[in-house]
Order: sequence, then structure tokens, then C-alpha cells
Amino acid sequence: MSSPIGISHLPEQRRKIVSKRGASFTLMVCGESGLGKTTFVNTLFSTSVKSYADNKRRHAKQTSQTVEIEVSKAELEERGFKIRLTVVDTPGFGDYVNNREAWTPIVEFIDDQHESYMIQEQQPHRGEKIDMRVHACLYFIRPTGHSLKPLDVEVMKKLSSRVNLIPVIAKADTLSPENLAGFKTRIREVITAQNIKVYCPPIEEDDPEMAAQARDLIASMPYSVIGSETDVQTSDGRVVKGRQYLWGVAEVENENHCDFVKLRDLLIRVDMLDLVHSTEEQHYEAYRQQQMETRKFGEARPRKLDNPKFKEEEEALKRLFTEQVKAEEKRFRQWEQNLIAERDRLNKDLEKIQDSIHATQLKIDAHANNSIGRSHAKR
Ligand SMILES: Nc1nc2c(ncn2[C@@H]2O[C@H](COP(=O)(O)OP(=O)(O)OP(=O)(O)O)[C@@H](O)[C@H]2O)c(=O)[nH]1
Ligand SMILES: [Mg+2]
Repeated sequence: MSSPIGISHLPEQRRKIVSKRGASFTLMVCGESGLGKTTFVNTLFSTSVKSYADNKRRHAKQTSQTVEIEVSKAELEERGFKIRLTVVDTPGFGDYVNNREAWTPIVEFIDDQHESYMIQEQQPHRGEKIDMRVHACLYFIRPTGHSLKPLDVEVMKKLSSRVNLIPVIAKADTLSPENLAGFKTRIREVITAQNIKVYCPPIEEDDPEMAAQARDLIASMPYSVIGSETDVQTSDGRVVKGRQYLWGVAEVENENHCDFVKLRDLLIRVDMLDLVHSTEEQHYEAYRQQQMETRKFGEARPRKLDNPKFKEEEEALKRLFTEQVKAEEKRFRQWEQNLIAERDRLNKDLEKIQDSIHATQLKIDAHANNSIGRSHAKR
């Protein structure tokens, strides 16, 4: 039974308020290189943005290796309200022997957006704010069919404390359905065992249909995806976004082939508002509190030196410093040697002078003795 004060209608009211103003939503993709992150972004735009064909030039990004963080924007309309969608594409990591710090720029990007929003909030005139806080971060997992790698675990942990983390199995078309099912189970087990906090859609029990959909979404995590920028023809004559193989077509929007549709529903249909609110209430709030506790009001955030770029500079500076110290030490030793040599030379001179003084003294004494001897003899 619905409450007389209409609490059960609150989500609907919230939707109405938002539908008037429209919503801004920022999605980030990250993970090892070559897993199809950029292709996924293009696929999402091409299957979600109505006038995509006209805007293709604006949105379609090169799927050559992404080398820096790239931001693209599009506007879409869902159930009557406008969504300003921003997608943050990041360079893949995992190409280097030392991967440990390769994902630091991603974590810093997320922190920087929270920081920038916090500074804007602290200004006396808090007008329209530029808000690029990341509402959802898709973490792409390599379709090895085995399990999560230690690097995945480490990065996912770092991300999950800052952002709504949504794990995604890349290139689902490269795994057989059985392999994919086993892979999913093992990933879920590692996520639980390692206590990684992934995003969990809320279940609104007062709407059985929505609750069932939420349960289905929760059960499908991690979401398997297929990305494709080309239209292909299926054996039954349909033209779809997909990847053509000798055996047939792997379809992006076919729920039997992958979870792309489920993931898109979660992101821009069912849970967008919850992702926005949980970012504000949990992740931004956690960042704000942590900064307030460790910094004075208005004080700038110290830049971290663990960015690989800064690390290199730091190493070069350290080397330069060590070389300069060594050169100075050498110069000092030389100067010390010169001083010792000079002291020895002076000592020798002094000795010579003392010797000659001594000799002269002896001569004087001898001369004096002689004169006394002579005067005695005279008497
Ligand atoms: N089989 C298969 N290949 C894919 C899929 N998605 C992308 N690819 C291919 O994988 C290659 C890399 O795709 P990108 O989208 O550039 O990958 P990325 O993750 O953005 O790579 P970086 O920017 O280097 O990190 C391309 O040749 C894509 O065509 C997929 O779902 N299945
Ligand atoms: Mg890329």
C-alpha cells in the first residue's frame, strides 16, 4: 500500500524534476591497451545518439592506440529528458614491464574532477559549475577465460574507492558461451574474495518489474561486451552492428551474444540517476571529507609525484643531484690534497729555517765560547 504522504512516488518526482532540467552524465572507460575501449565508446554513441550519422565526424574517434585522456560529448534523449553525455576515454595500460604506476593518471583524473568541483563550491559566488566528476567507470577485462590478473585486482581496488566501478569483459565474441560463463563466475569470486566494491544497482521493491530488471543486472555482472563500428548482414538478412566471422555474425545488440544492451540500459536508462547520486553522496563526499581532514581551507592539493611522467623527472633530478654532489666532493678532496701539500711544503721550509737558525745559533755560541777562552788566556 502506498504511503499517504506519497513517499513511494519520490523516485517518480525526482525523475520529473530531472527531466525538466536534463542530466549530465560522465562515463569513463579504462583498462589494459587494445581491449576495445575506444571502439566501445564509438559503438555506444552510434547505437544511442539519434543523429549520430550527422555527427559522426564529431564523435567518431580514431581507434588507433589512445595515447592521452580524451573527452567526447554528445546529447541524447531518454524517456523524454535530455542527457548530456560525456565520455572519458583513457590510454590503455599494460604495455610496459613496470605497470604499477601506469594507471596513476586515471586515478588522478578522477581526483582532479572532485577537487575542481570542491574548489568551485568554496567560491563566494557558486553559479553554474563545471562538473566533470566521473559517474561510472567501466573497467575492461582481457578475455583470457582464466581469471582476474593481479594488476586488474590492484587497479580495480584503487578505482572502487573513488568511483562507481563497473567491470566489463572485453571482446566477448572471442570466448565460447561456456568459457564466458566460467570466466564470469571466476571473476565474481575474485571480486568477492578481494573485497572489491563494484557498483550494485539498487532494487526498488515497490516496482516488481524494475526490481526484476535490477536483479537481472546484478546477476549479469561483469558485463560482457562486443564493440563494432561497422554494420554487417546476418544470415537472416538483418543489418546490425556486429563482427563478421566465417561461422556468422557476433551481434552487439543481441542479448544471447553479449551484455551490451544490459550495460547500456544500466548506464543510460535504468540507473543513471542512482549513479549520479551515489557519486555525489558517496564518492565526492568521501573525497571532500578526506581533504577537509588533511588540508587547511583553501590550501592547494599537493601534487603527487607518482605520475610516471613526474617519476621520470624526479629520477633525472636525483641523478643530476648525485652527480653534482660527487663533483663537489671531488673538488673538495683536491682542494684538501692541495692544502696538505702546501702545509707539508711550508713545514719543510720551516724545518729548513729552524735548521739554519739552529746552525747559526751554534755558530754564535761557538764564537762566544772562543772569545771567552781568549780573554781568560790573556789574564
Ligand atoms: N574481436 C573483437 N575485437 C574488437 C572488439 N572491440 C574492439 N576490437 C578490436 O580491437 C582492436 C583495439 O581496439 P581499440 O578500441 O583501439 O582498443 P583500446 O582499448 O581503445 O586500445 P588503447 O587505446 O590502445 O588502449 C581494434 O582492432 C578493434 O577493432 C570486440 O568486441 N571484439
Ligand atoms: Mg583507445
